[in-house]
Amino acid sequence: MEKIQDVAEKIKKLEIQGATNVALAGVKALGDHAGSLKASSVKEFFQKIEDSRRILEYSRVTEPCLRNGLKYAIKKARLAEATDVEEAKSLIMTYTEEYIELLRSAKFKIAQIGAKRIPDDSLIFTHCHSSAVTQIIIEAKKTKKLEVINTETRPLFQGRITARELAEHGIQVTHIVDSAMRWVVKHFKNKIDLILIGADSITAEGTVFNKIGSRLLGLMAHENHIPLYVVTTILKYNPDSLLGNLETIEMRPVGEIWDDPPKGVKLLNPAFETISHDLIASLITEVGVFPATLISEKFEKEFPFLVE
Ligand code: RUB
Repeated sequence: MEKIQDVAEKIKKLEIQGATNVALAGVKALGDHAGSLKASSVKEFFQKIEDSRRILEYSRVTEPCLRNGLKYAIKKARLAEATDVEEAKSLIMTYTEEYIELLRSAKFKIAQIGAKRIPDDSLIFTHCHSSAVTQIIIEAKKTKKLEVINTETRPLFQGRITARELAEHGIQVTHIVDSAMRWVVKHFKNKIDLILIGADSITAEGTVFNKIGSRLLGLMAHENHIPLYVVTTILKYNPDSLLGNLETIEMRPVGEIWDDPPKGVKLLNPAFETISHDLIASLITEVGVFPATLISEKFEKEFPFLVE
């Protein structure tokens, strides 16, 4: 259980950051833990697996890709009806690995599909750090000329991860403060070809949750007629939203903003916000480019057993 606590803590502290990395680390932790678990019966084994799941799945509340992954492995393992603990262990390890492979291959396909959407000689705007977005840009750079403008993303500066990663791949990056977003989008109105952002969660209505600031970007994209694409695996879909449950927006520790504010000053630190489907040109996913409102259909087709 120590390893599970350790990974959950790293996710909470953002030492592991971004929805895909969070899902990869959480699901891998479950698989590793299963391998070393001691239990006297299959029933006890699955009880212990459920305990680990509870610790991992809400290490960050706005991350259905992790929740879907834990459900994927546990549900498939249970359905196989193991007759002894060793078999149950190997089933959890097999299905956690299978989900990790699904995420890896999704990222590869997204990069191939998304790179085609980037015109030659283009200027791309992005916010925060999405590994899916950087993958597309790096893929497109192999055959096209492009430049990127990106935000620093306060309070934890994930935009620096993006800037560093792209610069290491020889991509010209202009880094701006978040509050310069509108000025830059307006100023480069006729030069920015597209805006690419990632996703943490997508609801049945096609509402995307992503890093705070994303809705502002969506509104500016709309105002300036610049297409905003959300780059995401369909595994970020939150099937609970179909049953009426609202996605929770994670509130981060306020010390991330200001560790010693003056007396009387209140701080508030929401991590994410919503971008409604009307502000999104399309989702770019491993199963193609399509309107955000089609997400539940696409997800249910691929993963019917995760919708309940
Ligand atoms: C990161 C963020 C990213 C999405 C998608 O927020 O909002 O855009 O998680 O990332 P945080 P990816 O830094 O708070 O985790 O495309 O890598 O899944």
